Amino acid sequence: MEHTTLKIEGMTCQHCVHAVQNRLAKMPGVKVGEVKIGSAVIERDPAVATIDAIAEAIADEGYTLST
Ligand SMILES: [Cu+2]
Repeated sequence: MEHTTLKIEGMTCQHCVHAVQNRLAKMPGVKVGEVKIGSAVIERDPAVATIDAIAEAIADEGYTLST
């Protein structure tokens, strides 16, 4: 598992925090840590949960993964 801090644009409130948290929690190979407005700390299996897949999931919820 790889420790990864995601920077996420478009999050403004606790609703956003929960949306991101729930979406990431559904992803195979992802263990969700602390999620705050603008960022999420996760542990991920890089072979299963690629950054591209995570970016797509975040985009599904209406937010943008920034690098
Ligand atoms: Cu919100």
